[in-house]
Amino acid sequence: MPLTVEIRALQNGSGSGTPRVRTALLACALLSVASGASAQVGSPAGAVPVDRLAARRAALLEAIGRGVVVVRSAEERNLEGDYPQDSDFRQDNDFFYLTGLESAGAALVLVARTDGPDEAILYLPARQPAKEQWTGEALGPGAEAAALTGIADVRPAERFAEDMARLRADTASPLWRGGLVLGGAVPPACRVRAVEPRCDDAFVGPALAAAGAEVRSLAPYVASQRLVKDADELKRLRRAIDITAEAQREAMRSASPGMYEYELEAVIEYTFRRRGAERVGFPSIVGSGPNSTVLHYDKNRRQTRPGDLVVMDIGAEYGYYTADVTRTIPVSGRFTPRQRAIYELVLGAQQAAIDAIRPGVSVQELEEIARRYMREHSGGLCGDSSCDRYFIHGLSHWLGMDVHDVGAYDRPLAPGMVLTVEPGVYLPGEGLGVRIEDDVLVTATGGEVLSAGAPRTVAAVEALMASGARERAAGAR
Ligand SMILES: [Mn+2]
Repeated sequence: MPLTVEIRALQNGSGSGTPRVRTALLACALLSVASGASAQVGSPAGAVPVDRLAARRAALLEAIGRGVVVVRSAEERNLEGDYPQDSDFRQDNDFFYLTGLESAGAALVLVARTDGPDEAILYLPARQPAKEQWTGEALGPGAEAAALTGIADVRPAERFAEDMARLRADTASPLWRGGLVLGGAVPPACRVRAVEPRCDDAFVGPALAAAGAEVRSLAPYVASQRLVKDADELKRLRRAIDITAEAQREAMRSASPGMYEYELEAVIEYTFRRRGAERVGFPSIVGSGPNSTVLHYDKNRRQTRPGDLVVMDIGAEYGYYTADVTRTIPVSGRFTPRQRAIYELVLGAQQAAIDAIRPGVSVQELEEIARRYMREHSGGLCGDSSCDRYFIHGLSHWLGMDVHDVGAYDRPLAPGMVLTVEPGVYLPGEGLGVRIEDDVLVTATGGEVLSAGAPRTVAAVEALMASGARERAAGAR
């Protein structure tokens, strides 16, 4: 899915802090994880390893230096009101990144000190047996939560306000001088210090009331960390991308003229779900003919016609990480000479950018490489001007828990970063749009295309579509 805004520096993720060893938190990592823990049973991705969670929290405290961090979980939605057709609870990404938990009504508190051990406290709502008979087992404060998170100190949510008041009284000057760092699913009315009187959130309200000092946003600190993926994140992301590549192959094998866009969407999302993806990372874009030129088209209502191109920009979400892979196919099974020429141009531009990926290169440089390729190879394909003029969105964005993942765009590439490479050319006058998008992991020496399982060359796409057509003719599909 393309970003429609120009890439620019969105955050400054720098934090000042004296390097210290975060022994207190790392020690918690030695706790064993309970098997079959109730809170994580529903996730095919399994629990985030405790040593990862502890390392993320330690790195965050290191960057913060001194202060009190409060990270708010997401809340359940109001089924009848807010989202009438969506009963899903989805955890806040930063809260999940630091705790691995899918609990609502929770908060994580981290205390960063320069003059003593750091602290981590997890607040969870007390269990309610009567409610659990309707909605299933919940994770309450106790040993299981401690084992899952590596946070030994787990307390009932009801104690939070009292603890905040005591924290202020105990450590008034030195601790709060580092400020309150607020993050996670903070209600809009609680985001600014000035509107504190209207903030009645059970966690954010008491934290704001207790903090006498500066309030900072946690977002840039965690964004800077999330930009470089650790081993568990890459495992989840690879799986999300594998599932999405399989969905692209299934769609290619199923496509034929006369199908509705939503039928292809159904093939795609069926594949996601049966492979354990819990939801789409973003609404599936299946745009045929004229809709292939609309960047974020997701109505998927049109009936395809012979000769149409179909842009399929899709991403499964697996274990809180989302893929983002686009393929453009000729619904009749063969590209016309004109479609093929535009397709080859976009593919060449994409490959030129992928070939340039290595540590130290910037996203802006990659975009310039792709655009230069288009300018040098457009010939007369787009009339008097270069086809680069019809490449109307950015080349790349970060990929991770969010499809347009967090992180500043002025950071040069480094190993462990994952980005999309997605040039496109859109000619609305002809109803002809082509976008090709892959997900690339930056390695020590270059880039690894994680989405290579989805056919990308003209020959590979046409061959797979032909095999699907043969299977249909034989009654096998
Ligand atoms: Mn994208």
